[in-house]
Amino acid sequence: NSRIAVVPGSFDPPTLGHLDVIRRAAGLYDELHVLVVHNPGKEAMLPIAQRLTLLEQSVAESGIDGAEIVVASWTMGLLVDYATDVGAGVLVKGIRSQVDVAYETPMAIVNRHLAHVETVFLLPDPAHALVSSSLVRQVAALGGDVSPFVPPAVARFLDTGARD
Ligand code: COD
Repeated sequence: NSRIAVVPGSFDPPTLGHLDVIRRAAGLYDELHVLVVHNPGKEAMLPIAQRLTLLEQSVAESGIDGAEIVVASWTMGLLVDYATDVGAGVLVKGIRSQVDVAYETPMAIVNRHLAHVETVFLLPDPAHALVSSSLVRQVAALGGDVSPFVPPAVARFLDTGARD
């Protein structure tokens, strides 16, 4: 009976904070589905296909082990429908602050009601706790160096201006 979890996010772009959550979750589950989900509340910088490529490269380069890792995207409906389809009973989310708790709590309760899917919250490494995709988007838009905040694959992509 393998333990399967989904690690959902916008990943626009993937950051070292995301990688930290993925690495921690890989120590707890046998199979992880790192899932790029469109968040209608946020204006996107990168198309979903580009986020998928960057996540795949970042996970491969980071040498995370412990779990089989699947990178996928989901734009067609409820997140818990994907979880149920792949046999995952758990969503893993990272909690940086009370703002994250306030945002995630109602979703976790709704998801449990909808599909009996539990949400597990992991606390980040303090070294990465202040990193967010929105911060990285701002620094990149203003021409700053994002390499302290993102995996090497993402830094290379943003540096070469390939997004323009
Ligand atoms: N340290 C630790 N964790 C972090 C860090 C960090 N530095 N940065 C980000 N994280 C965590 C976030 O807390 C989150 O858990 C995850 O990583 C992804 O973060 P983002 O910013 O890429 O993604 P979000 O916050 O935009 O989440 C998008 C989701 C689509 C996952 C979310 O909106 C969601 O769960 N939607 C549910 C859609 C649905 O089915 N709705 C109906 C029922 S609620």
